[in-house]
Amino acid sequence: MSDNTLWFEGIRFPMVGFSPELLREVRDKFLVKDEDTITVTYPKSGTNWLIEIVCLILSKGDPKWVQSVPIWDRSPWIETQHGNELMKSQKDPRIYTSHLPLHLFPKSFFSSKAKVIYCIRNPRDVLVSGYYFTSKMKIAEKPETLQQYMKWFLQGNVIYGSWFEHVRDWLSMREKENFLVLSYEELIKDTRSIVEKICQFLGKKLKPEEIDLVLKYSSFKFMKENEMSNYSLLPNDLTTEGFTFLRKGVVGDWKHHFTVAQAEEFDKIYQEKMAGYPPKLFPWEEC
Ligand code: PPS
Repeated sequence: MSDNTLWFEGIRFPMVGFSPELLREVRDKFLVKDEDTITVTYPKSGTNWLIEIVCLILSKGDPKWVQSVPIWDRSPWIETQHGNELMKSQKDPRIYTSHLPLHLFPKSFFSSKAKVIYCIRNPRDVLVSGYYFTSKMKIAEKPETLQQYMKWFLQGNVIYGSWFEHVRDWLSMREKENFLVLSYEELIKDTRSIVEKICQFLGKKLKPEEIDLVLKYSSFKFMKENEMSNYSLLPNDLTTEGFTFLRKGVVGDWKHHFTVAQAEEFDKIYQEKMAGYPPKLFPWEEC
């Protein structure tokens, strides 16, 4: 992988929209407040779906907000230059997003009561989603093949670093009461129950018909048609022909992409890296 990405503390970041100074400032100086709600994920794990759900919960299912403000402005990514700038004018109670690994996350979070929703996804599907995303975006080195991207992924040589370390480190927070762990797989299987769980976590009481609206407007179909959420507003110089952010939105797409040998290679590393982790934490291990 040639070095057209930014390195910070052993982690790769895109060159565009990030800087070492900002990453350092976010970790050391960003002030997390007790009333904040933060969506945290490893990339391609369902971040934007979750943001859409949180926004719609806050508006009790009214789609005006999600249909008039780009998703990256509604819940800014604090580690990006654009998102960090926006945070300066965010009113309380704030919502924001991050893909940062635990050790680069704002230190002030660890003594706050801010609520974090952490969403995990089968890393095989994360890999496939990341492969298509990286192939069509001009923000990082393009993989020539899935095999090449798999190699980078398993080495943690992709943007935001190793999936294994991200998930292991963040899941160490799972017993804290201001920390909710969700999975993409559970969201797909029973979206309503998970939306209700998020409402409870955020202390929001919605009527059943309001939940219906949250489900309707955060569905794959509606998000794909909503230009505020489907990334069609991204500047052309960041994407290439055929870029689609809401690509498939399913569980298990990796089965259509991995060869038997690739699946075995992936499993071997997965078992080594996740040794000692209870399988019940990971819904994809039941499939
Ligand atoms: S990013 O770029 O890291 O912020 O991407 P992220 O939002 O985490 O993940 C993108 C994948 O999530 C899928 N997605 C959805 N699936 C189901 N329902 C809804 N509403 C939805 N919204 C986004 C999106 O299609 C990407 O997955 P793939 O497998 O590539 O389709």
